[in-house]
Amino acid sequence: MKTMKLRTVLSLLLSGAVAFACTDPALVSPPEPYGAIPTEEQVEWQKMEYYMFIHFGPNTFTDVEWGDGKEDPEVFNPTNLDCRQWAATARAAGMTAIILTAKHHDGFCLWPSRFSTHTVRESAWRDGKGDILRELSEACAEYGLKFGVYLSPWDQNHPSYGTPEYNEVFASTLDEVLSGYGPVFEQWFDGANGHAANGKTLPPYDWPMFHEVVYRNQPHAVIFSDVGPGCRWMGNERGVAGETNWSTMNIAGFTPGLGAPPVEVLNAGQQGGEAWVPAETDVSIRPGWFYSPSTDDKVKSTEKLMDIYYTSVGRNSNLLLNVPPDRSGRIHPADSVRLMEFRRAREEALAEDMLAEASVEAAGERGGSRLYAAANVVDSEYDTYWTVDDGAQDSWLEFNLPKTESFNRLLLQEYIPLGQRVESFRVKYLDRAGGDWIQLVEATTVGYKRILRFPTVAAKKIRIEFTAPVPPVISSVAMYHAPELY
Ligand code: FUL
Repeated sequence: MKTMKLRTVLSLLLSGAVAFACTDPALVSPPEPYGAIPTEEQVEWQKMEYYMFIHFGPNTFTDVEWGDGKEDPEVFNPTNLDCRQWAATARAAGMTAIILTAKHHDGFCLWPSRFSTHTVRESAWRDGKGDILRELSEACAEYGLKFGVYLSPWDQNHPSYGTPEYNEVFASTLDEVLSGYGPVFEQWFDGANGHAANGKTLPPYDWPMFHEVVYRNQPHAVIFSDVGPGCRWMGNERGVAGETNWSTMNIAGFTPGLGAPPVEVLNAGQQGGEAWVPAETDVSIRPGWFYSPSTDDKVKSTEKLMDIYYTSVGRNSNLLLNVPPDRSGRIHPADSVRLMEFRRAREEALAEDMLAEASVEAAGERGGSRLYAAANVVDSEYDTYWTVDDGAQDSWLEFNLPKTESFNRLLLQEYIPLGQRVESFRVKYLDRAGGDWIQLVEATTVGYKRILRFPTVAAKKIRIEFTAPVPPVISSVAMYHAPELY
């Protein structure tokens, strides 16, 4: 036996197979992950980038932002509700999902809940026989959109609110929603809590129990709150994520709402934070979250929405854009027209990637392996990336364009399954042969996606230098010439 083995090894060596295997660049191992890393669901979630928020309920008819739970449920009476119109609009807008306020702070349920007497069943709409969760989940499936639900723990209607029993009621309500309407990609927990703000002490919410209900029913759902655990509120409702935006943050000891970390921390995340809790930017297309006829002429402009796009998706955050249906139960033309203009503007701004034809050089390619080649950053595949050896002193990329081009946007992506690694980077360019590198811009984090805006420059060669505590892992770099307006 022993002789046989030796002979086999010898013949393999002679044939060169073993020697080849030792130096095969395909066998160079990837860098170790850095810090907290995303789950598969969080990676998929991040790729969704842009989706619709829908605030709808009695407030739509009473013209307030926060109902008090004492409103007559009869006020809820959309004359021409059509969830397929919402889904068709979201789809045409280039969105990937819809998240609906199934229950806002007034406690009104947009489905006939067994745990409440303040629901569509008690309303005038369709003689109390309607169910908006049913209609919307079906419409999302039909239009290829994911479906998510907002449920406010703060409930101004439920008689048990403020007592220890309420936790059970809320868990049952959650269970009813998450077991009855098909797959839910995101569970949105609002942090607002009016009673506590008025100085009264409330029994604490039982977050571990709520999370257990979510994962039991929807094991792939991403849970949103001020502190995740799936994704986090990024600290304001203006659509402006931090210029520095880490997807990692310390969450132990914090709770959603009053026990949340300071808004500056939510806005920027924390390098080396213990958990992967990427930012989600929620912002409304109108001044309020709910529809009001008084805001028909105050829908955000395309320029403003583009600005928000750059400060959300362009700063390592998903964008959850609220589009509130009107009293007929449809998205108003003022909003849907604007959504289509916004889509066109995005497509125009990021139309032609000038780096697609560039030749790319790098400080090094990990282990000399083609797996980590510099050219991977321009191959339009997210899952291929460029990286360098552990401990490499330099990490830069240089792009040589076929001809001089004018540009004013730069897009970068890190390969987040290995963690968020880049601390800062500098972009330089050469405007003529034999000249010196001119620094164009210096920026901090990248994350899943970073888009930089700067005044138009013309160059044939561009260089990006990265600073990171570990080898940077860069999936994509792209460059565009956007219209001056956006
Ligand atoms: C806040 C709520 O109080 C607002 O009404 C809205 O739902 C917004 C998205 O979250 O906490």
